Amino acid sequence: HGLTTALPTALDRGEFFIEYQPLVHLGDGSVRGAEALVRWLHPQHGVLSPDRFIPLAEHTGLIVPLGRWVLEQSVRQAREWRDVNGGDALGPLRINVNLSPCQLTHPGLVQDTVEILERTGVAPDALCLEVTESALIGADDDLLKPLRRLAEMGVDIALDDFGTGYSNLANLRRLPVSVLKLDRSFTQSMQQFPADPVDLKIVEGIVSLAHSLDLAVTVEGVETGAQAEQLRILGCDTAQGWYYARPGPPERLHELALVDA
Ligand code: G
Ligand code: G
Ligand code: MN
Ligand code: NA
Repeated sequence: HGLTTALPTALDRGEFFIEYQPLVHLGDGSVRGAEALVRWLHPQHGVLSPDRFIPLAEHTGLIVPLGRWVLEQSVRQAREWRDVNGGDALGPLRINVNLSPCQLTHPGLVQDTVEILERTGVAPDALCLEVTESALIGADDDLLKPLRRLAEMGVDIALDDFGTGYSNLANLRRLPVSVLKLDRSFTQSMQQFPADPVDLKIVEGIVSLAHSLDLAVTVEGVETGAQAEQLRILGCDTAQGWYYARPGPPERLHELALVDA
């Protein structure tokens, strides 16, 4: 349909833009960074969410140049936040960028990432690449090699939507990940206070396993203060969700981070 024909040239026409959603430290409520979320401002259909076009971009191969563009823009943005904030006065704001499975198998990933970090002067440890759990299920060593290289450089790798796939928990040891992003469905089950005792046990178990493997836990989809409090008590490290802020323009993150400093 119409999106399929318009997509290949949308990048050249400058129709993509990025919104940023803050990542908040559950212990003290400070803004620690943001996740970059791409949108397409389509001339006829208006703003389209990634669910509408990422699968198409993956199918057509556009995801490689689009993903590289998102990475470069986001890392530049992280650099700008740092400069506006007067160096690291507020602590460096970290940037999370989603990688699609096609980008993992693309041979340019490591070099593109290194070049972008060098061009922008952003430290590797200010960048976190999010890969879904399902993309790494059954991953062989060839698929993990580029992620391992990036992790050795200091780039954080997060396992996105964790808990929705079938990952064998023992398999975690083999993956070069340093962050688990707990899927929204866990947060949603904490809607009531007190939450379902079985869900509490599951999250408690995941957090304890994660911490014993030296992984940080980020929770997604936090919509209420009660959820945030429950997840903090359970030992989760970082949170993201509408309770703190919806995805928005980059200036907003700067305001949020400053207000809270
Ligand atoms: O906030 P939102 O509705 O925009 O995000 C929907 C989904 O799109 C999320 O699962 C997110 O991981 C994915 N997504 C957002 N931006 C990107 C991107 O730049 N690359 C890839 N591969 N996925 C993205
Ligand atoms: O990469 P990922 O699938 O995790 O992308 C995050 C997705 O979750 C985006 O679509 C984003 O808009 C959405 N999202 C972010 N915060 C919330 C929230 O608090 N509640 C709900 N329902 N969705 C959220
Ligand atoms: Mn994500
Ligand atoms: Na996610």
